[in-house]
Amino acid sequence: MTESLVKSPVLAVLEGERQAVPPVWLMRQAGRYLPEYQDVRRQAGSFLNLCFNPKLAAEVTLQPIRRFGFDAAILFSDILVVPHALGREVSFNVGEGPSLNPLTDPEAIKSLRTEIDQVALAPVYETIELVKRALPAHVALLGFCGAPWTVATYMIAGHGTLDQAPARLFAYSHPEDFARLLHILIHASVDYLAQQLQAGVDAVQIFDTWAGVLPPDQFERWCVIPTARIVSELRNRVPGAKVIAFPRGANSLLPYYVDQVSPSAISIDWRIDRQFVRSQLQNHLPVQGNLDPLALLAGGTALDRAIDDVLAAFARGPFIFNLGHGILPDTPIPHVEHMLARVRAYKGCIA
Ligand code: 1CP
Repeated sequence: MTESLVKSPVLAVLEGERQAVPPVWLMRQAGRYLPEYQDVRRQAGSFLNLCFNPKLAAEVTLQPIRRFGFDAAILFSDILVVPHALGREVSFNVGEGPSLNPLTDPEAIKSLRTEIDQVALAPVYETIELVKRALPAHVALLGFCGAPWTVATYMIAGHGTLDQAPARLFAYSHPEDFARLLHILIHASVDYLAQQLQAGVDAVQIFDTWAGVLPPDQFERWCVIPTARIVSELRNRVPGAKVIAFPRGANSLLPYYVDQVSPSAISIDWRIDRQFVRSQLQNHLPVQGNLDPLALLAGGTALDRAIDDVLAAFARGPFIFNLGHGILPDTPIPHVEHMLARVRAYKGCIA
């Protein structure tokens, strides 16, 4: 069999096939908990320099694959390269997170670029080509973008907030201007994801990190409808495109979200009731998740129990083992190694 005929277990799951041992990758698997990442990060200078340097970005994408042998690599970039490519100022200060020029004036939305600058994003596509060539055939390469709502929360506030109050307030006070912003982000996301797929990613994930802060009607308007449009337009552009959706905190609204968005798989956070997901969703849709990142940080028997609970709930169906949100920077590397060994020793016999 030639290399290209080797089927990736992650892609098999995204096509609905259960794997005897669930494939594993971790959100934010490239990053600050890895000393080799810290080295490259220092070498790159700014975070955006790292995102837009194909050789270095490819290197940090591959680091967790080399060290741990995960079943998927996720492109090293950030959801905020999209506002950058729409002409907003974006910077990342060490230890402080992202900083953007806040969009406080609704009039400013009228003068935003309506198309992403694909030249500015060309290094991202080049990174994908480099990673794809270096990756073993059984390891899937994932691209991603932020969902419009989550990206907008950073564009409005200018930084991360605890409750996304600036964007929520803006959406209540200026719903038409906010809708215009999301409209721009929907099209930007389709263009960006289509180009990532053309460059060689096998599937994409849409991160809606802040989906859980909205009341149901706003969740429908700002999360469900925009993400559904991205998925359907992307599939018009790239037939059969595989999309993992991560509406963090959607909770009881998850079945409705899945019904409207039609993702290839649903990525769930650690707070949701697993039996609910198993009975309502996994009977017709692959699931990804949902170890509590703090259990991975804690280690010991708490970690073992948490891993076993995830496997017991989901490993009998189409399933990708992951965290319920990104790995925390202080997570000890031996805990990650232990987790992988325990998942891979799964024999389908955990009660
Ligand atoms: O100094 C540093 O090295 C910056 C830390 C860092 C890293 C490693 C940031 C800043 N972004 C990233 C990479 C990143 N971001 C990836 C790379 C691939 C991988 O997973 O290994 C991905 C997929 C993201 C996605 C991302 N960025 C999200 C969605 C997923 C999530 O974790 O919720 C969000 C919300 C962001 C914004 C962002 N970028 C960086 C930080 C610290 C944040 C969060 C800011 C906040 O709200 O406080």
